Amino acid sequence: MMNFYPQYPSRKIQDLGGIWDFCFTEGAADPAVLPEKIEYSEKLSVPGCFDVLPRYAGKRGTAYYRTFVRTTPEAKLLMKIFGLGTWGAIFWDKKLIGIDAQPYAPVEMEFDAGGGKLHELVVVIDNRFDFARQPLVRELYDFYCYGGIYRTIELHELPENSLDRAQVTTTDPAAGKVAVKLLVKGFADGETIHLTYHFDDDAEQSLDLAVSGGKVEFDAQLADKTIWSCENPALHTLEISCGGDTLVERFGLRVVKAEKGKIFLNGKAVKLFGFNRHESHPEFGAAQPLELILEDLDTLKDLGANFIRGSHYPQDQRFLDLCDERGLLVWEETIGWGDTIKEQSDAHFVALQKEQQQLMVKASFNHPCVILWGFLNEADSWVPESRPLFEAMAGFLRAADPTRLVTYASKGGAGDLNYDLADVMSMNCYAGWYPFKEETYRPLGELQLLLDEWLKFRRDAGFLDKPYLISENGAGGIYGWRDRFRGHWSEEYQADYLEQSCDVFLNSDDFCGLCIWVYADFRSYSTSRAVKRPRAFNNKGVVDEYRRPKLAYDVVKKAFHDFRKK
Ligand code: ADA
Repeated sequence: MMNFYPQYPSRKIQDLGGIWDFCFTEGAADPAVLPEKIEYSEKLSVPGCFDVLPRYAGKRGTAYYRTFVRTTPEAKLLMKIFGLGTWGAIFWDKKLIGIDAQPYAPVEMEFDAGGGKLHELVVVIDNRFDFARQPLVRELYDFYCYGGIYRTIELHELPENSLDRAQVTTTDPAAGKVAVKLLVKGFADGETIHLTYHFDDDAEQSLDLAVSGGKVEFDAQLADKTIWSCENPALHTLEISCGGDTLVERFGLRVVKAEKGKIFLNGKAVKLFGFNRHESHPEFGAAQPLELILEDLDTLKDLGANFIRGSHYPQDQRFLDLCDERGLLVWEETIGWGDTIKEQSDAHFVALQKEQQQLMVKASFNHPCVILWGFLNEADSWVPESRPLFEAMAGFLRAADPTRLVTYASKGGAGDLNYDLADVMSMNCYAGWYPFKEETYRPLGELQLLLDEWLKFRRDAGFLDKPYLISENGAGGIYGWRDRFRGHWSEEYQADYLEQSCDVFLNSDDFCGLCIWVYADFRSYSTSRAVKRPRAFNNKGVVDEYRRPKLAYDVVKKAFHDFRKK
């Protein structure tokens, strides 16, 4: 199950994770029809990525995953695919029921079970780079785009009328007041529905409300007004029942604001001590076992982090649930990596980006840990042609969820043209690693030079009120490579670099935080770009891909803990 609490306690739900039949073929799949004959000669785990296995390492083509499912005959079904990659077609009893072109994002499909009790489910995965079919991933992305079913698949039998999700917004935390937007399915517009609800162990209330545009809205108040904070991550539940369906949502009472150059959580300025994190592991690819998520979060807490940027795609809901429980703040974003104006003006790319935002917001709305919504990591934002997409994406997020802050990680520096659209100005900074001034011999002191330039820009452009976050900063260090010269790629250079970064960014009131690139090493390019990525890995982790700490670990840990005590 994807949630740590029963979200639909009255429904018949099957978690389809397990051992499935498997077949891999080179080439592309027909998106509309299954081949007549598929040789399922293997069994593979779902969730799982086939291209981490030695026999399929690095292969790109079409994979067929098959399982058999029992349902009530003629049941109305809802399939929740919590994340796959990089493109999928889903067949139920050989009939196409949907295409999932949303890597990492939770996608839902509704269909009828049809007659009989036993059904064949085939998930076709295409992990080729094919811009026409899947423009959301490209070969030059600096993270390996794995093929597989990354997260589990749930199958729900739906009642005639059902409760989809309820979005809970804190309106007055001190009074425990919230606004609830309940999304419903199967009810006619204008129809009055009778529902009962209660928070936590509070007494049940009932309401009669008219459905409008697939939803009903109401204001409510909790008896227990404990607010959610990093120090005390108190969570509440809302249970709603209507007709034959019950929905449970977990949420926190908290308010996030950006003012006078700072981020405020419940009225208190908060400085972000953060790490970027990829969902990646050499043995599991993008399909993370729960143990790994847990271990990573414990390690991040040990490092003194209070903030994680989920780079560069919508996050696993189990990860967000755990961040809710541990009081860790999160930046969640839609997929992207250095997308140029060519991609930004492609209609298919744009449509999928917009759809992914909707899926992300719908799935993650109630996580108190998520304080920032992001999009289009390092897309060309320094050319005027980038404006329409940046405007549309920031505009959507602000309208869909005015309770969080909107941002994007820019590599445009002082040349970025879209910062006015963001609540938080986020810059990726690699001075002292990638040469900033070619003629200097990679001095660690480069950092300050660049920042002086950026801070001047921020003042001159009139952005002093926007919180200023360093969304990425880091240096490569290869695990075990020790060097008394403290040269590039040594653990020593990385440790020196991050010590200086912490000093510069955390000591200054100009920045609302530092988000180090990156928590753990991860597999990267499979093209000639890998000459900048020894081992074809991004080696900027403070732990390696197996989570073994490098020298930088203790340096950052000390800096984060010391600064947090101040
Ligand atoms: C960029 C990018 C990251 C990573 C990083 C690096 O800032 O956003 O995904 O590629 O550079 O390691 O160079």
